[in-house]
Amino acid sequence: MKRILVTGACGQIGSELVKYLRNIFGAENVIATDIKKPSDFLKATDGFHYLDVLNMDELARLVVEEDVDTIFHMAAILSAVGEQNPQLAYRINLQGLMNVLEVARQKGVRQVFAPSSIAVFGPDAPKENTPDDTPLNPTTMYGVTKVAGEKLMQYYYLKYQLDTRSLRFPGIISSETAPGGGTTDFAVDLYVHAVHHQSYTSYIQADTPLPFMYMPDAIKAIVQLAQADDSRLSRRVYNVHAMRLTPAEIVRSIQKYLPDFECYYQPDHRQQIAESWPHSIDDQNARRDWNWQPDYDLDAMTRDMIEKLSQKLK
Ligand code: AKB
Repeated sequence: MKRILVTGACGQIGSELVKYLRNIFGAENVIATDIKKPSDFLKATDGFHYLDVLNMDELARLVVEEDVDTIFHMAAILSAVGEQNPQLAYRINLQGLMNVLEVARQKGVRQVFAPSSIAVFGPDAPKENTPDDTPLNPTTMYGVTKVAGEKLMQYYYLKYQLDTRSLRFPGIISSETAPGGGTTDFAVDLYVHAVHHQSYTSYIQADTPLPFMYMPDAIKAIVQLAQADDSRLSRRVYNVHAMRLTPAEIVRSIQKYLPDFECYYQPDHRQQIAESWPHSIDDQNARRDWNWQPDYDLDAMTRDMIEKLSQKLK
């Protein structure tokens, strides 16, 4: 990795990935792109470019002009917004990925990382310890685009030897940039409300289990997989897991530090999406092939989230 381009750099994962990569590879070697207005941090650097991933010519121009050899393609529409506008989710998630892969092939980019999701699994997949290889019958457009995206990445690897790599992420909990339009966003909302001393009404039922991961572990997983020796990889797409959590368990963990925090439950249409997904994921292939292991459990994450969000509030 010498010259890196990140799409979706203003998003929940993209914004933290850019910071992390710039620390390792130097700010001048990490080009951040998005259609959103950049944060003050990104605005203050030269390396931000407005880029719509649906504009293939612009993408190709940037890759050539900046001599890019690695792309982290983070731009995406998440599950809840995807159900409100499935056609938009299809265009951004699939046409966007196709544009990235095709530009990478044409312009000699060496590696493309793009995240997948637990949303590739549908109601017929095993709920506990869902393995990498199992039926993929998602019931959301987001999930459909992620399954097709995984296959597209594998196709480019097999047909054109483009080094494509992907992770099936669970819900990501983070303190820096708010997630946008996902079913698992409630987990971040719980912490934000608690730190503001406000109660929260969860749109997911108290006892619905879902797989989660804390952002530092998510960034670690991306960079670890991207840097893993190709000869050690037995597949292009890996499950990664950290914690199986219900909303009530997160609330109880928050209450250890903020005992006055209260949560009410009023499930909406997102409950059905959550119920179609697994509770926990089997990530033994990632652990074996490139030594994946998360650092954070629920209480360690809660302590760090409350500390970071409290600092921001000050
Ligand atoms: C979502 O809720 O849509 C995402 C995901 C699990 O991929 N956070």
